[in-house]
Amino acid sequence: MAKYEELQELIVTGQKDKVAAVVKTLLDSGKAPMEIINDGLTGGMNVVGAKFKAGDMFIPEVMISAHAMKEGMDILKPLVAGESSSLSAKKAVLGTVEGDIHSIGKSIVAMLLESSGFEIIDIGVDIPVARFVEAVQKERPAIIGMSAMLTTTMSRMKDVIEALKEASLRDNTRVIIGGAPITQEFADSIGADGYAPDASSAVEKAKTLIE
Ligand code: B1M
Repeated sequence: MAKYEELQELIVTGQKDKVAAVVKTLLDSGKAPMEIINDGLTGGMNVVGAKFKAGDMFIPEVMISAHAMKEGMDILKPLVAGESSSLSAKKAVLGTVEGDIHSIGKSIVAMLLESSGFEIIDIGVDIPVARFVEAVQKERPAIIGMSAMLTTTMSRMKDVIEALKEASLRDNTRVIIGGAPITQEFADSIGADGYAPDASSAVEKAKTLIE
């Protein structure tokens, strides 16, 4: 029977073509879609991260793993949408800050927020400060979510918050930030409203902030 370890291995080795079958086997055996995302797909990417850090994997291989993860997410995303809460639809603008092209974590956060009743405007990766501000001006979201995965790009989050203040848009928008180098302490230091270490916590934080 397919196990999470098997799915993790497929992500680590980038065997995109086999991911769908194992995800379906896990679903057929009664596993919850969210558990498959957390323990299988994300678990696999965590191993990829450790190997990348140790120099045991290189960027092209990491990209192949990311594609394998997307293959599984494409199946699971519609299923977690069924777990949506009673939360009324609220708008959130999400993006990865300028200089940073990491998309996977942001996309998972976007997906979980969407499945919890939020309307998501995903403005992508490598987003300059001015484009965050424009998106807030245009969409008037309840929440703006920023992701940063590099220590060299996390300071952009502060720039966005300052630019929102200058444009008189800060008061009506709650700011949530996340990504590998981000901490609660950093969030407090730049005046963000919330920090979340993972996608599930981001949903909880978003719900709390709009209450
Ligand atoms: Co890059 N990368 N990468 N990378 N990469 C890291 C981040 C790194 C930690 C790896 C390492 O050295 N150990 C390191 C950063 C070091 C640092 O700054 N201290 C690094 C580096 C150095 C780089 C390059 C500079 C490498 C190079 O070119 N020499 C380069 C930078 C490119 C750029 O952005 N300008 C680069 C490139 C890449 C790829 C393109 C190859 C690829 C990204 C593919 C893509 O996203 N489409 C990649 C990847 C995949 C990684 C690792 C291996 C995995 C990231 C990931 O997707 N994790 C990563 C190592 C690691 O994190 N262990 C690494 C899985 C994902 C589910 O987790 O993104 O953490 P995560 O998201 C979580 C939480 O953080 C949180 O919830 C998510 C889900 O639970 N979260 C939020 C994220 N955003 C949130 C927002 C929120 C709330 C929660 O509110 C809005």
